[in-house]
Amino acid sequence: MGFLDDAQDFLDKGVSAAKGAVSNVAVEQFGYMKAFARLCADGAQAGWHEGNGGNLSYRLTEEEVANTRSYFYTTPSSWVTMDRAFTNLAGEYFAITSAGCSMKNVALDQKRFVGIIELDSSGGAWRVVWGFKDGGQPTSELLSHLECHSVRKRVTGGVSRVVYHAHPTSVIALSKLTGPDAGRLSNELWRAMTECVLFFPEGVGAVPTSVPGSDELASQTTQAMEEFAAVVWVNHGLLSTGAGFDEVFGLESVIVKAADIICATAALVGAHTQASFALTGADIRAIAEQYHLPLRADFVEE
Ligand code: 2HA
Ligand code: ZN
Repeated sequence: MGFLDDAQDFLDKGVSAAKGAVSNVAVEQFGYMKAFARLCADGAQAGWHEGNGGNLSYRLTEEEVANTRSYFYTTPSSWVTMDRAFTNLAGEYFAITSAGCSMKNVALDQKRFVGIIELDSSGGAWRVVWGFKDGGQPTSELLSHLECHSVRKRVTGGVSRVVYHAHPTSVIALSKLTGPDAGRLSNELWRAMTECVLFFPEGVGAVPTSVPGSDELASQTTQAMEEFAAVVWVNHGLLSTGAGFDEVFGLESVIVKAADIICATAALVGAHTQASFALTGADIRAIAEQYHLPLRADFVEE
């Protein structure tokens, strides 16, 4: 290679490195990406993400897609076909954590641990348009995330955009007592502290023990998401959905705190909801009436 070739090569590399540096900074500085990374860090800080546990996805708004588009790869990955089509998500873009990543590391290198995927015009295939550098892939729970996005987008009239999955100890412990019984689980949580019925008058769903990342887990989650914004995976963890990152982290936190209280009360009195001053069915109805909440009345036990 001659001097001029060397110089051109140097220049090309420099220009593309500079472009890369600018685009890295830019996408990571977008509000939705900062909020995404912050939720991952907050969940890790809370102790909900041992090892590579948990994952997060976000459905971008049209405006965010338009603002991010100039940073997309000029050559996206090839399309990956799924065994089902999410027709109401066709053409949508999702930021999503990578398979095997540790949530505590997401904020340190978003272009590696987060990717933006695009769904094709049928909603049946996806490809990577940004991130997942070094060959990363979306989380093993991609199907569950897309199922949740699809259902929650429909039942909330397009408002729901965030799906967050974590492994909080007390919620997993509680699921061992309640099993996949949404009514029993909801009662346990409502009775733990007054905030619960305010945050989730509709209750919390529960899905039986299933293989992580399986189609079975995804399809059972879909059914539960028809009714509930948050769903417990028995012996596994918790999924919360909602419009924004703070709302979803808040919902997750309230459920975890209630489960913590149940565990702490059980340690104190040896019988969690039988504690002398646990909230009663009447207490829960009174809160719902006072705030005109759509309480799932058939779940309330006396
Ligand atoms: O991403 O939490 O459910 C790892 C998991 C699988
Ligand atoms: Zn998990």
